[in-house]
Amino acid sequence: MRLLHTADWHLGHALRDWERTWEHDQFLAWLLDTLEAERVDALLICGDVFDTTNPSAVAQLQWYRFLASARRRMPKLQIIVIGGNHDAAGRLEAPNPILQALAIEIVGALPRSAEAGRVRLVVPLRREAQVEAWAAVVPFLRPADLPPVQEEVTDPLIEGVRRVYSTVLDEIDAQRETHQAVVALGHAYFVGGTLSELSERKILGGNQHALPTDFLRERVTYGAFGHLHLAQKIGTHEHLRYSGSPLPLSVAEAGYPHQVLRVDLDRGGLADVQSLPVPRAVHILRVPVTGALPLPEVEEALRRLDAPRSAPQPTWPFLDVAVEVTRPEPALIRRIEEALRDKGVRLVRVTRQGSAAPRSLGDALGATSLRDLTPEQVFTELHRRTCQKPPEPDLLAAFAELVEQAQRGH
Ligand SMILES: [Mn+2]
Repeated sequence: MRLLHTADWHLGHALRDWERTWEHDQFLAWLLDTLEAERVDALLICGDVFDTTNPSAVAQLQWYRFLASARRRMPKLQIIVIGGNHDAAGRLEAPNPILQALAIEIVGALPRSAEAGRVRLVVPLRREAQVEAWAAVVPFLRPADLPPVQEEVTDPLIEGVRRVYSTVLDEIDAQRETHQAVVALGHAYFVGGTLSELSERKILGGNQHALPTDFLRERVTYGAFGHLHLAQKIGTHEHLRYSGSPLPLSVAEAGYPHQVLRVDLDRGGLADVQSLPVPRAVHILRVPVTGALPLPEVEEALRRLDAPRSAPQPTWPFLDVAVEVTRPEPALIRRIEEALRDKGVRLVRVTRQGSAAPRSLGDALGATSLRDLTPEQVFTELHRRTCQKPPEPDLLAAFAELVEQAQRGH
């Protein structure tokens, strides 16, 4: 049977103030065509459907329109969705009475009762009415959702997550036949190591830890995960994957091939995993292509850009500019905007490099006030300053979780 694994759509996302609805539309149209052309049996959407817990009406319309089109075009396609840390679990699940009638499964958060968990988190996957696999549909787990752990353990939170997966996988083992595969879904930050290795490698203090995979890697045929935005295997495990986000969620991802994963299961085993590149609907331009140039040369390059303003605005490329500064340039942003006056481009970032690079993070990122910056941008810029490179994706993901918890008041 064939699965399509995707995650981290972040519907409603904006790059600086530029909203991305048109790009998401392009992706969703491509995805519908791909699901049909590739004859996919089950679509797995592994969390962060929406960018915020309070998605706009436009983003919600886009989501329901996609689900309805998928159902209309592919009556037999199974659709399974879990909540991510960006999603409001209750909001994602609220339309379930209607969606269940359309055979669409959405699990926003861990169900309150163990019985409900057994029913809702264990889903048979069918091809031509035959059960070929079982899915452990585990959503993003918040510390408050986890079962209490009474015993002395190194880490009660990791132990709680382990128990959730173990209970669901035990339930699957009790029901499945040997030729049926096991697929685990999750929205979490995993490391390749085991718990004992991990206890020395906690990512951050407090309750934010990278999870080990020891409790599921031997038990699943394929692990479909969301949360990290760049597609990757977990450690060296071919069968435990992050699909990554289908759209660039920052200009730093300009050179990265966004993708979804096509997964083939055969007689209870993993036959093939292929990445299907998502066509880039909007280009990200960098001026200059690498490094930085003095302002007059940057202005000249911007004036030479072939980007007609007559094109529809949602198709305008995003622009990332780097200027070499040897003395303070208070009018820098204004001069760049002036050079772009006749251009159909959307300025996202201006970086100043060189001896007179400003001390203020807002200046460095081209923001007019701190309000224009996300905590991730501030963190990334600080990391760049202190370590001379941007943070690794896993560190950034851990930081994003901390921010999310702080915003929720945990
Ligand atoms: Mn995400």
